[in-house]
Amino acid sequence: MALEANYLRVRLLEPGPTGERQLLCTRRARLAHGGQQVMVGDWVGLEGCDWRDGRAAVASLEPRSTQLLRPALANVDQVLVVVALAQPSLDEELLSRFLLSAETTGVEVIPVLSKADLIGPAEASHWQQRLRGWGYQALCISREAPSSLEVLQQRLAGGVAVLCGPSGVGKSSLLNALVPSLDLRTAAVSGKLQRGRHTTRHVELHDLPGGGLLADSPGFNRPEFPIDAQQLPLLFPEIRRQLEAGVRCRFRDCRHLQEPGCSLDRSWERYGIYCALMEQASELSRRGPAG
Ligand SMILES: Nc1nc2c(ncn2[C@@H]2O[C@H](COP(=O)(O)OP(=O)(O)OP(=O)(O)O)[C@@H](O)[C@H]2O)c(=O)[nH]1
Ligand SMILES: [Mg+2]
Ligand SMILES: [Zn+2]
Repeated sequence: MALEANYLRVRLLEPGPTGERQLLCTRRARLAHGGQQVMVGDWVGLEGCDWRDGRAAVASLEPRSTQLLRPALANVDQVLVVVALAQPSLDEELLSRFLLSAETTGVEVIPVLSKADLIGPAEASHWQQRLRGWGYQALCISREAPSSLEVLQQRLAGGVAVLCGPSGVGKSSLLNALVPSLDLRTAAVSGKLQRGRHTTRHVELHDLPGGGLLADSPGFNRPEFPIDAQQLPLLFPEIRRQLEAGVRCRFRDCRHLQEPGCSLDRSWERYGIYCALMEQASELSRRGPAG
């Protein structure tokens, strides 16, 4: 659930004999010797449980289904990409970069458009419509409208999810609204640049009342992702959808730019963004890894 200085806070699969749900654990030395680092989200085996003091030791580590590095989290099922509809205003290129970066994890990506109370409903549904064209079922939420959080709760029930997105878009506020007992620090968006203040600093999984676990993460303002020509097409739902529907190009390593025999439909909004990134990727691979 959380890493705290020298301790790991571990949630139990089943409550202990006196109803404990969590134990404060140290790491067994042989874990460290095996070069294994425990991450938040890991399934671990415990030994030496001291139920009276609520202590135990982590003795083993299960293999991970996924591993995110920023934030460092294991076994995530869903990545929520949170961007504000206003304050700071929605920048489509930044949103696209966050989505592409989230897609590199290989898990379900859900765009969440926050602060819907600051704009009109027509503008909010315009963005939802637009994102549908990108291949996403985006959710519009607002702290002021609790019903907007219910749909999100339902989509998170049962899994492990993480909030990502720029600073100041309301990630911590969202988690506070979902988990009333929490009181995470939030901060007003500052000054002319409309940047957040990077209020959130550590990673922790929180239990959601409707089921599921959700982690906050510190916002950052320019997500990086490896631009690899092989992987890039698969980061676009617009392309994935076509390949899954059986569209095949003449060349198996088709970059879907100007190749003869490319069968891809190019009439989608982000095709220009795709081409620019693919040109960059091709340029990088021509220059080789040494740059
Ligand atoms: N109007 C409005 N403001 C909101 C909403 N949610 C959050 N805010 C405000 O947005 C500001 C930033 O919120 P945070 O929750 O700290 O943002 P964050 O994404 O966690 O920021 P970092 O931790 O820096 O990444 C705060 O002033 C919040 O009060 C909302 O639904 N509507
Ligand atoms: Mg925060
Ligand atoms: Zn093609």
